[in-house]
Amino acid sequence: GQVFKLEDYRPNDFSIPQTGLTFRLSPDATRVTAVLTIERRDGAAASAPLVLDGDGLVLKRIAVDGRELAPAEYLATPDQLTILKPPARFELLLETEIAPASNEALMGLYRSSNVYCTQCEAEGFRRITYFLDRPDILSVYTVRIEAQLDEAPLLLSNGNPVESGALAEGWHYAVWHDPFPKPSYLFALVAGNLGQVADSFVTMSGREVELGIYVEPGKEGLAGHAMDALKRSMQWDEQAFGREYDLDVFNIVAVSDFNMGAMENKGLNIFNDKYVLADRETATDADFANIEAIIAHEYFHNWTGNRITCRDWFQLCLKEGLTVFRDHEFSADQRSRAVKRIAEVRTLRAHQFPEDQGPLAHPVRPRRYREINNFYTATVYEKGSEVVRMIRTILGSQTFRAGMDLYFERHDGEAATIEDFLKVFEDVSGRDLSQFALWYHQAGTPNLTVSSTHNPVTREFTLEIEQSVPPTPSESRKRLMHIPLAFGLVGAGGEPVAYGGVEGATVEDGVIHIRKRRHLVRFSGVDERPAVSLNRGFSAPITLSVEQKADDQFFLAGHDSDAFARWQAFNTLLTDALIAAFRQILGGAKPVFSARLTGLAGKIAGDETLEPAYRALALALPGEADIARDIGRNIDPDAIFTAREALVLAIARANQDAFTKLYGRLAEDGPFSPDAASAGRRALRNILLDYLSLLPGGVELAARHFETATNMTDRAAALTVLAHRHDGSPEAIKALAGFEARYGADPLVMGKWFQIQASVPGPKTVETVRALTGHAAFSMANPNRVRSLIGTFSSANQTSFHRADGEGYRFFAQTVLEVEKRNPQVAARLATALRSWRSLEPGRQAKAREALLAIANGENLSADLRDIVERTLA
Ligand code: HT7
Ligand code: ZN
Repeated sequence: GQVFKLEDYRPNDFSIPQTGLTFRLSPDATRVTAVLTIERRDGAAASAPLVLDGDGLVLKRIAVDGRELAPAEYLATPDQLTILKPPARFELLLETEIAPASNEALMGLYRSSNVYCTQCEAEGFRRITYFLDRPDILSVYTVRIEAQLDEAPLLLSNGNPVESGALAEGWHYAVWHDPFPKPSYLFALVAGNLGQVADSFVTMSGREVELGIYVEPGKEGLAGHAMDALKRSMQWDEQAFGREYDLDVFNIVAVSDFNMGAMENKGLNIFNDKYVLADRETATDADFANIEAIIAHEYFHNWTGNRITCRDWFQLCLKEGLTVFRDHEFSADQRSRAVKRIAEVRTLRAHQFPEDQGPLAHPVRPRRYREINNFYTATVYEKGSEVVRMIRTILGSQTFRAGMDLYFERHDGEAATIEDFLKVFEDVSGRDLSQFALWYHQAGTPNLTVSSTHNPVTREFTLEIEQSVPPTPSESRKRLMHIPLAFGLVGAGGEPVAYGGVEGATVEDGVIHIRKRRHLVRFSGVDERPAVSLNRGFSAPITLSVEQKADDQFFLAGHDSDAFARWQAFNTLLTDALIAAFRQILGGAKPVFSARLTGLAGKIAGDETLEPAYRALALALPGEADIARDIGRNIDPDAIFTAREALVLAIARANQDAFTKLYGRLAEDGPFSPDAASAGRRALRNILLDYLSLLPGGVELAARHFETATNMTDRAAALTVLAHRHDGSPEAIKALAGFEARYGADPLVMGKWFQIQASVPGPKTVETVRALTGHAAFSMANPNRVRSLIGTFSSANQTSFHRADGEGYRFFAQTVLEVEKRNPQVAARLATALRSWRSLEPGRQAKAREALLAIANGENLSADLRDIVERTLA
């Protein structure tokens, strides 16, 4: 396949200032008429042909300035349209015919439960009409939609409504105009029969905006949380970034077939219904939090993505990393900042670190790609957000905000680059960010090795810090990074230790600026050896190798004033214990855990000065994949599982009484609320249930928890405990059947039922999952169901997916190829589950490689899937 390279970027010879589109909708033969105003750019050669992108198109008509073109004047293939001698300025009319009902790739115009909808990012617009389908072509769109009134009473597109009315023979139409020039990837259309939830928002300058959320008829009652989140997002962007909404209407549509979470089309966001619909009966607290975060994320794109877009797809992180940073900040302000930060870091480590440490590693701003759809990654999104956070750490909040203000002022209406973004911060701060810019350009997770010495005679405390960046594919030699390392010196009573001066590195506001390979950072005037708290707040997305005594780690886990670092200290203790247990198991020994560690778990659980949500996060042991990542090589997932289960049991036994009492005290007493504090109490109670379920009476306790649950969070948590810890017990069988009977008709909730079963540990889950692909509620064509069953199995079931006989991989390869026939994008994403195959022990490694080869040898492999498997195998 073709490789696209950043250095090859050239502006196109033409621009398209105006785009008119008319859709005459029909499931199998939709007529699309495009009327494009096209201008040759100043400086472009007069002989330059116009080459438009297409993807599987059938051209029915073509005219220039009202004159039909003769066949010798153009070349049309399904994937390209060339006009050989275009005038300098002209109107191009194109008619194409497309079949939304048979579009299972869910890119371009397709049907989801009889609703017409579109997905154009990144390159879906070219499946609708021929166009310069690239983000630096900004055009003003006017869209006319025609449909049969009974089939599609609702007709939506971007911008503001202009007119609507009846047509002959039961048809009707609507016209929409979007005054803001936009790239084609932000185009959207929705037509169908949907229920509406209406509200309004008055902006900071007093303009009233009509808000609409559209859902499957009958589900209007499930959109309240999303609407509330939308209004809070609009208000927050005004207050935190001074950004006001700019159209008269803002619409959100929920559809049930969607490749990703949601899409920020101008004025018409389209959502996966999983991220809109919620009530206590059907959604967990995690669902409520996700909905709030994704509604905010898409709304925030209106400024970071839409008003200022990307020059090319290499700049994807310009909108995505920045918008993730903005949604993280929003959630931190709405909920608990410390808890949010810990959850973010867990996600980053679970998804981005393995990406950065494996064959699919790429810089936050990649320099080449074969298939752009495969670059909507944790690196671009999550690490991209961490890079923005580091800019704020280095500049301070006020200067960062001044930089953002300048960014909006300088680049509004433009298609910008990462260089433009960095330049505004250099300009407002007077700092040189050229070394820092490596965070965008260089792949890999930097590591800092840290050791300390204290000299009581000279009263000097020294940190020796050394940086390294491991090699990644096609980048064997790495340059030195600028790493902002937030730190604290902690005295015996938990208080910050004062020091006189510092030498050996720039230290500002509690941050050491690491720029060289090795720093000896000397703090003078330090009487007693302090404990060192490092990477506070996770100031940089790095790994740390710290020579630190267990005493210090225990001390910090109990006393660090930085909530993140305190959580980290306990988590490090748990990880170290789990890795030691893993080694004991491989050596044939029974793992043992210190009473000090299991006792600390009990202490944290019962510490009423800490928020329940924080305590729940602390008690959630590192996952099997986290442990595998930290071990790094020669992974035996069965031994990791055994080690982890042994620690859960040891903590449960050591704290039985305290956990039982606390569990009882946390029982729900008031009316249900999805707010963060109530969710935190449920999280703590549910993790206690997980521990207690391993002790005598545990299965009865879990069954009672399930039976008496008054909300989905508790019900799903109890079902997970029963299915995972008491697999095959009468209680588990009954609960699974009860859940299915109750929610069988609700596809989103059945997704949870699939997920819970797909993650049951142990070899036989391969068979369960295979059987569930035949369940009435499962569909290979629906991305949410595929992700719930196959995605969960392959990414969250270490013992079954990595079954020693390779059966998990074989089933997986077969299924990926089956999904790919309909939806290459979803298949390619699924296939990334094998990206860490080289860290497995040799037997599993060989079997995983066979599965990858089986995928690679699939017939007519799509560009999406080929790109992933070939890079994974390279
Ligand atoms: N910007 C959106 C990305 C997206 C997407 C990309 C490829 C194929 C389908 C897609 N659906 C949504 C989502 C976002 O980051 O906000
Ligand atoms: Zn986004």
